[in-house]
Amino acid sequence: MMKTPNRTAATASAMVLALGATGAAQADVVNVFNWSDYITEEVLEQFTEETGIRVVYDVYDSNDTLEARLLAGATGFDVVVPTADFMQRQIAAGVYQPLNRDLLPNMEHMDPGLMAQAASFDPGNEHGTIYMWGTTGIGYNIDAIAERFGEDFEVDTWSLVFDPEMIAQVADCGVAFLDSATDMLPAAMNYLGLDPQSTDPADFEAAAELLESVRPHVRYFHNSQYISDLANGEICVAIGWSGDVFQAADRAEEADRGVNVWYSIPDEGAMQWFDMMAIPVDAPNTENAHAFINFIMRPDITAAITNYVWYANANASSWEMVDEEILTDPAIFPPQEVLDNLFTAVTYDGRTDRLITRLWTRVRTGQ
Ligand code: N2P
Repeated sequence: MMKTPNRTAATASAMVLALGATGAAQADVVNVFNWSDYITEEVLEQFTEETGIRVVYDVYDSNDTLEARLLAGATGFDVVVPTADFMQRQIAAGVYQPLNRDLLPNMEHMDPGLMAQAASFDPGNEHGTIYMWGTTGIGYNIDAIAERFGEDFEVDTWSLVFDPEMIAQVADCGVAFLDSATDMLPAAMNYLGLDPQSTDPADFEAAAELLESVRPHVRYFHNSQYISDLANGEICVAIGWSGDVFQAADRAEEADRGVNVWYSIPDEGAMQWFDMMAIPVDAPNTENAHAFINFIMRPDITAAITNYVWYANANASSWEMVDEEILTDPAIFPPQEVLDNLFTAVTYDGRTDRLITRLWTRVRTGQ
């Protein structure tokens, strides 16, 4: 699985330095705020070559960060990439403008089934189109797991991270959890046999208690650090996002130092999420925003991104250009029986959001 070298060139600072200062309202600029480790720089360069529009690109690694910026207003961003459940309540808060479909002819390439799933958060897909989608599962160091549980052990259960006795056996080689209440609490509820879409405070409390019971074995909570740590053997288990774990596997293979990483969607099921491209209502360059989104939806461009970041996309016309090994990997483009086992997020109202924020602080800090 050798991919393009020099992945680190795609980090925020490198791109911002290369591409200029943020927030400019000029005819030849588009200001993009996206997740870290989520694009190949070549795509941005190609966009500029073809359109003359310079890309000012900055990154975040949590929906909470993006949301805080959006709700504060006047972000200067033209394109942002919220996860669909967050986008739903941001739409309600008036943060986004409707997309102008006349400027998005490449919308025709999007898979109707996946777009319909996204439409449950944004009726008619009025404000967003799917950038990439994925799952929240378990990344692991193949050899460290085999050493501790035997060669035949399969990482197919959340027990590895949610059963105190099992996680205790990998604590020495390093376990990382996402610092994301909206990923972690539903995962814990699902493991407990509760409805992962529940908003019942008692269910959140049960999930928090489960997470607290394993927290002593967790080295850190973070949304992006685990990629390099899995890749260089600093940690051996991470609850993480599909493509990010595969990028870790890819980097590990490139480094060729005997670290082998893989990703599992456990049998109990996992969250399937959709990251959406959307345009803030006060975007300084609305036309360029549409040009950028339309460019990303070009099948060859979407395929190039998936081939680099190992996330599934919703662009049906791109799939014939996606590397065979990615397209046929059941943990990236899952077959129907795995899809049937996935659940989606629900959009939390303000009250639920405050509750989970409080519980999450308790889980992370122990108070
Ligand atoms: C990209 C992570 C995006 C997944 N590195 C979470 N929506």
